[in-house]
Amino acid sequence: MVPARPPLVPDLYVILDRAAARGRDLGEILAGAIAGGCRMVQLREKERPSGTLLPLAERLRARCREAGVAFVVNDRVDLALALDADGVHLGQEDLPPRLARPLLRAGMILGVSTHSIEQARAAQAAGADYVAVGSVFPTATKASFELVGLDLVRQARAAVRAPLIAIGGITADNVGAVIRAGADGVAVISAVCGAADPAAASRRLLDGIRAARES
Ligand code: TZP
Ligand code: MG
Repeated sequence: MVPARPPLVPDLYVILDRAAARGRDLGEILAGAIAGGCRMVQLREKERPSGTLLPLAERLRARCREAGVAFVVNDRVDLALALDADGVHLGQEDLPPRLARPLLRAGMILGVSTHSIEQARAAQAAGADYVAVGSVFPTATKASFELVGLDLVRQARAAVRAPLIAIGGITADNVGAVIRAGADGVAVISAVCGAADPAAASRRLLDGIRAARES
């Protein structure tokens, strides 16, 4: 039996990534993810400067607010603040959490990507609201991914109290194993942004997560 997850963490965290959407509007993907039951999304844009990204980001932010879905911005603390986002997600090469936290509004979610047990511990110590670990499986989405396997999910579960989000190569077929390894939730890009039917893809992932919790 998998223990109950902490309340902050969503089962399914969909990362909206224009490159993975292959020309489809991210608003369409977001609508599908929400229809499929997703309660937290992240805007991940590695190419466009903030000013160019703003119209899309504002539209996605507004849609999330209407739907009561948490909206998190990847990499950019300034944009997260300007959009009144619910949180920001930072990687190992971004602003360190100890410097980002004082800039955030009270109650904003601070998530941190980690690729080792030391990084996961450090993220928790720096006050991360959730710790992301990955890449759990090989992924075509991030060229420079570090493969950490389910082993790091298990080790991080034992070492870290903060909610644990697994990321990297997660699909409806392997999500059960990820939850059984101790993840509180999963973050996906291609499994939803690259799916023909993002709503159905989100539902399948959520079904897999719930089935694993009940097993
Ligand atoms: N960080 C570690 S793996 C990864 C990120 C952003 C990519 C995840 O994308 P996908 O398509 O869900 O494998
Ligand atoms: Mg980053």
